[in-house]
Amino acid sequence: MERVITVTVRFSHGADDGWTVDDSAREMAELTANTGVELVDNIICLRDRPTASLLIGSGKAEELALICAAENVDTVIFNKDLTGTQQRNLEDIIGKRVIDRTQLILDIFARHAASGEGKAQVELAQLEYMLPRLAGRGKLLSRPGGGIGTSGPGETKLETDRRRIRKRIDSLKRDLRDLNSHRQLLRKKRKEQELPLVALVGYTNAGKSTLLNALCNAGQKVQNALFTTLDPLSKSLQLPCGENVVLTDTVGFLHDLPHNLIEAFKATLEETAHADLLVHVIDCSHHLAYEHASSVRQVLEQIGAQDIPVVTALNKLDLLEDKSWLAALQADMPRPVAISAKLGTNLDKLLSEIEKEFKGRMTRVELLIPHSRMHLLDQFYRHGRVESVEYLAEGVMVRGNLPSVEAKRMQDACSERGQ
Ligand SMILES: Nc1nc2c(ncn2[C@@H]2O[C@H](COP(=O)(O)OP(=O)(O)OP(=O)(O)O)[C@@H](O)[C@H]2O)c(=O)[nH]1
Ligand SMILES: [Mg+2]
Repeated sequence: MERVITVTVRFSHGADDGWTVDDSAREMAELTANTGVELVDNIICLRDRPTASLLIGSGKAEELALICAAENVDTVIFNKDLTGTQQRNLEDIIGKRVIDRTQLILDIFARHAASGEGKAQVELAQLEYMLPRLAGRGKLLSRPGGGIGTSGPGETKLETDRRRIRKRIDSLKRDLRDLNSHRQLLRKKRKEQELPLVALVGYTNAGKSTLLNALCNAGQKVQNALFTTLDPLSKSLQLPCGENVVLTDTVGFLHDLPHNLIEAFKATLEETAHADLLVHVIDCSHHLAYEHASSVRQVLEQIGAQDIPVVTALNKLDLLEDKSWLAALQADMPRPVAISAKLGTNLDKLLSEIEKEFKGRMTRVELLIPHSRMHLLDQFYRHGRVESVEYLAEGVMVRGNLPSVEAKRMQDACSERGQ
């Protein structure tokens, strides 16, 4: 098993948004968990400011070299992003592979990507991360088929690698654009059917997939791990008023989510940006709940979803002991509902809060469906909420609620026959 140590660096210069160094160290441990490595140690390094050549001081780097030799470590993971130069210099001193948090996150994404689109998005993010860091790494990247003799006169190995990577990046972008136009088509279809979209958003591991499963019986994979979900999954959900909405679960957010990743996942995240309502799932038992929420808001801004109405689901209520903490969160978050997705607590309250957003869209109708048009009864059940059905000589009298557009369509269909 690969043995790793994480290095959590904290600079006294620069904002850290309420995170303590221990919080950052814990996050590094959570990120490495479930990646199949053995976490040997977590080294904390406090400094005034970063150094250009090593990020940390050379004394500390040498100390790391000794620890790595003694502990037989294979890889050292830094919690701060490293430049190509810093990474190379650190590897020279420490004598082991050195990666940073972004590479670690990209690795986790690569492990969890299941769909073709997910895989392409991750590969794109990885290559874009790699490209500016190529200098001096030509040897490491060389692959069969691309060696000396295949490139034009005067070209170095590095340039070939660069060119190959750029080509691959272009082709991935093309593939993703195609997939995106398919997604746009689906979105258009949904719009035509007037189905509102409700998107579950939140910090990774907050319980979004658990909530989707609880509300829609979705069978979405749930795990106590970061970034379990990468591919968006949509399920239809009928609200108590009868309105049908589409509920989507998608990739979770993290503070300082690598920029490349957000870029590469733009298409997936766009689903969120097109939602009519966001349900912001927060793990209210986490002591960083506020920090998590503000990271989520930052990502929402980055993808242009900051103006969509939000209902807050304060999840994992069953794990929360301090009720005053809950009261504070309820006072500070928009339209809060405290729930436990796992135990199914207060899901009805959450649904009625969601429903407020769409209630105006439903109309009460009384419809006499002729015998020859019985499929309309089926449609009524599918699109709305039926209150009563009465069998009469001239047809079936249905009373209930329908989305306004649907009501009009059905009334037209019924009266066509009558003329
Ligand atoms: N105790 C408790 N645990 C919960 C609750 N909701 C979710 N969990 C647990 O929290 C962990 C993460 O749940 P997920 O539903 O996978 O979280 P997610 O937000 O989809 O996470 P990612 O897809 O990884 O971003 C799992 O171990 C769940 O069982 C809850 O209400 N109470
Ligand atoms: Mg999930």
